Amino acid sequence: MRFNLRHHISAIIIVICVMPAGNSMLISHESEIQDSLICETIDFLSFNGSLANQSVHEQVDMGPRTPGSNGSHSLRMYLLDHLRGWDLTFQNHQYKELNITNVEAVYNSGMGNIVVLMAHYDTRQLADSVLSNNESPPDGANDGASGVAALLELGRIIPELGLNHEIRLVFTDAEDQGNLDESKNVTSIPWATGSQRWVENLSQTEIDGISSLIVLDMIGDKDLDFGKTIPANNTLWDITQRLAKLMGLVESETDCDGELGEPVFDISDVNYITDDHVPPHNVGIPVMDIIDIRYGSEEVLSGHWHTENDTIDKVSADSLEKVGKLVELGLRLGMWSGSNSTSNDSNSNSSLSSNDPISDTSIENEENTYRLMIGLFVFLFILISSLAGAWVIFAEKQGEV
Ligand code: 1BN
Ligand code: ZN
Repeated sequence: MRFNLRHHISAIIIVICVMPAGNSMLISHESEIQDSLICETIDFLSFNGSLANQSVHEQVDMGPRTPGSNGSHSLRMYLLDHLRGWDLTFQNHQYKELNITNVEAVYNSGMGNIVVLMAHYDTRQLADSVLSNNESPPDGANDGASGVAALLELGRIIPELGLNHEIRLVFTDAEDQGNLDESKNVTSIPWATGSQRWVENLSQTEIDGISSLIVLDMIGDKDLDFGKTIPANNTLWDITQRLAKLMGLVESETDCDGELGEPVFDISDVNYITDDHVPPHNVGIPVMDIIDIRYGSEEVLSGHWHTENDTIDKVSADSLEKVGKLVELGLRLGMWSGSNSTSNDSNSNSSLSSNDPISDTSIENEENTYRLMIGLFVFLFILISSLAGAWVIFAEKQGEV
């Protein structure tokens, strides 16, 4: 009895002593473990590209979704119908004579950091590219419907992921009404007006709580070709490149199965784009715009872009699924919610921070975790030693030792 109890106390003390050593080993192998974890997680991804592609068809069937139109109203009712279980708000604004309505859907409200996924649902009033033969409003299958379709499919699966932080799906109006010729009986307002209004409605507490904001725009092209868009948060692009590589979406890089990837993401190709990510970037939110600006052409912002050829046949379920799964992968691994403490890109026009201290920050976090563990260990050691000592003294007094 005496012998067993002493051994029991010693065993507890030994276990407590080796705890920090075990954890430091884990920390030192962090990058290896994360690659294998990423690869394991890829097998569980559930984003369904066919469902997303079906949504593209349904949106295009509503007709043009220009601000204030019947199609725009139908689209909002469609969102309401497809996002049951989410808290939806409709935020109305006016710019010149255009009625603008942003739609925000929230899940896990008030829980931890906020990850925002954003897509514009409006389509352009005119197919006014120089390559267009017909200036009537484009269908916006890729430029409008593709991003919305991906967000809706993510909206379907997110409740099943058991995430421990808030997610907002923001469907912006009036992204695509810039630089229009008003002599053609249309109203021209700045690019990304809906996103600008959405940002103006945020409190500073909300801004500070957003760890990342990802814009999905023109992600359905059969022939996907993403570069890095700026302004942006470097860390978000680095994470994207890493996930894309392991998913087989980076040319000449090996994926989880050791196979060479296809040329979908190449972040060495950098372009400045005026899209919905710019207003949130300007208030210091870490942003990234995933947009394929080579739509039906090798040239930037050419091909089917803003033409009557932006139609459903140019969009594929496979492309939607690649992007949707990449975003889902980042969500499942907590990669989008852990990037709050990073700063914005030095290539940006932001007056805010201009370097990228992710490595400093992660080292700092690692050090803090380690200090906390050592503190806990010392506390438990003192507590258990005192209890053991007290027990020995008590037992001696009772004449049992
Ligand atoms: C994205 C889709 N954009 C318009 N349709 C934003 C944009 C604006 C991209 C101007 C390039 C130039
Ligand atoms: Zn457009």
